[in-house]
Amino acid sequence: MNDAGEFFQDAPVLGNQYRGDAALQAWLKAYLPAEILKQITPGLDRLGARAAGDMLAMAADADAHPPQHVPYDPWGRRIDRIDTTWGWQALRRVAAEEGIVATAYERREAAWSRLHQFVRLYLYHPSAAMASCPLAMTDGAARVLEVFGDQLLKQRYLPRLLSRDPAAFWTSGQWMTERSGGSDVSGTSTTALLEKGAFRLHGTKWFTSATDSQLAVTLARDPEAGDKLSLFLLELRDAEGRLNGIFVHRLKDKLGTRALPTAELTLAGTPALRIGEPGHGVRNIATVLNITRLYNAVCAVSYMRRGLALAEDYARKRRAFGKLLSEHPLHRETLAELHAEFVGALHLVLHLGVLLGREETAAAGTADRILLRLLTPVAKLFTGKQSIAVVSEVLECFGGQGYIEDTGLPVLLRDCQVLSIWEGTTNVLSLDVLRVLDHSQALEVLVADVDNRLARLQLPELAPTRDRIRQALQASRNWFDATAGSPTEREAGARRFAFSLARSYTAVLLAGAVQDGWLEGDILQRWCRAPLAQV
Ligand code: MFK
Repeated sequence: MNDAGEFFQDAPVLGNQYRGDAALQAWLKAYLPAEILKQITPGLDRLGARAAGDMLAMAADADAHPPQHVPYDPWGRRIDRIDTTWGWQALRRVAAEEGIVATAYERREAAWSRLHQFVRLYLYHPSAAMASCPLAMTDGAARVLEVFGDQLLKQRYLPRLLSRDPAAFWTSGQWMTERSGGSDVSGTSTTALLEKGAFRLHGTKWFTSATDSQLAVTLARDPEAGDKLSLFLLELRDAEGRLNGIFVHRLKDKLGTRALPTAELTLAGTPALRIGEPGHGVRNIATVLNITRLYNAVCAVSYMRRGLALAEDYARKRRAFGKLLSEHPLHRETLAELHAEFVGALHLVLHLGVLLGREETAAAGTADRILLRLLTPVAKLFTGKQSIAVVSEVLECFGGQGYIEDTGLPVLLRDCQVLSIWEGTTNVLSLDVLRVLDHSQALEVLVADVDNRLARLQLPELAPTRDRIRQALQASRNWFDATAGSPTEREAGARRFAFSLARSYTAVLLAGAVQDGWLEGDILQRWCRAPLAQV
């Protein structure tokens, strides 16, 4: 109430996003070696404070002032400048200072470094107006250089991509999509021509996210590989800051991710360096995709957490029908359902952080590597859809205010809507799951892993859940075997199959935490209310 007795609602307020996250802290305490947790906690605490502090103004500025394309200078010269505002640039500086990419490659925590990096990204992303998109591609480019790059490429570019100094830090784009397709890149028409022993690229790219980056990885037809696709790295600008034979046509007018400069552009003789084996461009760029897909999953979970942090705070201060929202059984129930979805997704992506960390430090066994390959598309497609549903429901928790732009709530929904589209749509990723199973023993490895985890569930109250998970996995396996002779039926069911794997595998992760006494059984019960097998 103000002095005149009029009512004004208090806005939801965010606290330190690390300290307030009991689900994250419980997971880290359960799995991380105590010494490592002790080491990294002050940094997480600081980032948790920034995510609820200085970063919020940066994100609000970046979102309110989308990038502008300036095609010509006042005298008519073509310049194709992309102007971004203070907030966007500040978020990039924070990313360097906080090592949002570097943490994974410095490997201070050995095999746990990637997990540590996932947690930092999770804290950073929902306060970063999609500045994590260029970071995802930067990380993917760093990984592809680490795996396939020669010494020259590594020495020249890795220190830039992994720098913690904002002045030295470079980001990279990943330009796959042409007008002919973003899912099916076989129609790529960009060509690499050899001129005086060096490659120059010619062609038009239809979606180039983060066009303010310094580098990009892209596909082009390679004359040294019978015009098959190879992977190339290019610098966007020369030493004077002029674009290297690149013409920007326009910036995209998008539903969300408005702070992110996404352009249509033409490469007209842009110098480029080939990465990896000639003619294996798609396979090589898949290394980038696997990283960006995991970023996508981490970001999806972080949106769920952000939405819930706001909705839970609001429920403790908003009154209706004589009591707080948090005292209404149906509202409490709604929040508890959303919370269970979030916790399940959190356990799934952090588990993937562990697997990826092992792979990147040569600590992964064969089963770890196969599981990582299989669960990466599963987690991306599942959490992308989940985040849209959860954030949409979160907006409803605010009534009409959830629909009002300057509350900062609608942007969450607009931005997370992209997570099921870019980096592989739900259907493309469902087919990728089939691709993995067709080319490896991945289903057997998954079943063996789940069986091991089920065998640990000794609490009598977990017996029904154990049986349900076992049955769900068996149903998925039966479906997969039964469709062996019918590619049409298998393809048509691919999405339901992938969802079944996601629900069942996450259920067994949650059940393990209940068995070990650090997760409430209620969360597992709620997770298992949805059908585990959808085939
Ligand atoms: C906040 C979050 C930030 C997120 C970043 C936002 C950036 C935004 C920019 C974009 O959105 S870029 C557009 C995104 N596009 C995609 O994600 C591509 C979607 N399409 C696919 O994923 C297709 O499956 C793919 C192009 C990868 C392959 O299709 P094809 O042409 O049918 O390829 P094929 O013949 O099945 O595979 C070629 C090789 O790659 C094979 O290896 P081999 O040559 O050894 O046989 C495959 O096994 C391998 N491969 C394919 N996908 C792989 C993979 N290997 C490892 N991992 C994968 N995921």
